[in-house]
Amino acid sequence: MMQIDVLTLFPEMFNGVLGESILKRAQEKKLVRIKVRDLRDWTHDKRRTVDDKPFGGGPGMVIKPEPIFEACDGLRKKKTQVLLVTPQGRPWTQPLAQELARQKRLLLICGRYEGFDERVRSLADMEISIGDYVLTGGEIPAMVIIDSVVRLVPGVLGEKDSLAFESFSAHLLEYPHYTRPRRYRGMEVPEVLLSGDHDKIMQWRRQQARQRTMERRRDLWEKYLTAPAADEHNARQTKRSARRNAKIKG
Ligand code: JBB
Repeated sequence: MMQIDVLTLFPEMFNGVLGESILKRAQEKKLVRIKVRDLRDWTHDKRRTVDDKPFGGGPGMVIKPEPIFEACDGLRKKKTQVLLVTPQGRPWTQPLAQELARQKRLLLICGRYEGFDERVRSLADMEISIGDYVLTGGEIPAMVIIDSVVRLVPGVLGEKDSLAFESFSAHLLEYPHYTRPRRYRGMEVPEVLLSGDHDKIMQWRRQQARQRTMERRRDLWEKYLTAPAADEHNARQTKRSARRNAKIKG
């Protein structure tokens, strides 16, 4: 079973996310054990101090090294990947999630305030950022990381909605989904989805996925066109039509 430890100043923040839905079920099924730890448990003073003023002056507070180093000493085993959540980290991507889903143990360290004492970085096997926007702490990124890793652990998702199916759409946005009713507030479900013609439905979905990706996410679209393997057949087809279109447009 995979084990994930989280080190945080706000352990209660995780209760909702870990206690519902797929993450809850994954733990109940003993596919993953997730333990959220209070960084203050590794302090020694009466006030349970975890932060201090920055050397050199300046505003705000910095997370002290001692509680994090001591927590790490206590929690890390030989096979633990220690992950520091920080805006200075490696961008979080699906391939990185896949890599971490193969690990035996993860230890996620969440910061607050102006960040960590720089020496904390020496503990980390990897620093991870979930994106370029400002947050108040590392807890929400840690939840994002846990969510995307745990759903990749074998057995967590059902067979149907799971991984082989996703490689079909690697680097593409989802096609549009519809359910009942067939007409809602004047908006109709596309006729093709009611046709029962599964080849035609697949073609339509693929075309929609490509078009939406092209229009909304040029960055993903370029990746899709140059991606190896995964969806080789689709990619080849699309490259041909892309070349055709380029010629037509001049
Ligand atoms: C946090 C978003 C870390 O490592 C840093 C750093 C800077 C500011 C705050 C923090 C810890 S809280 S983690 C991701 C906010 O440069």
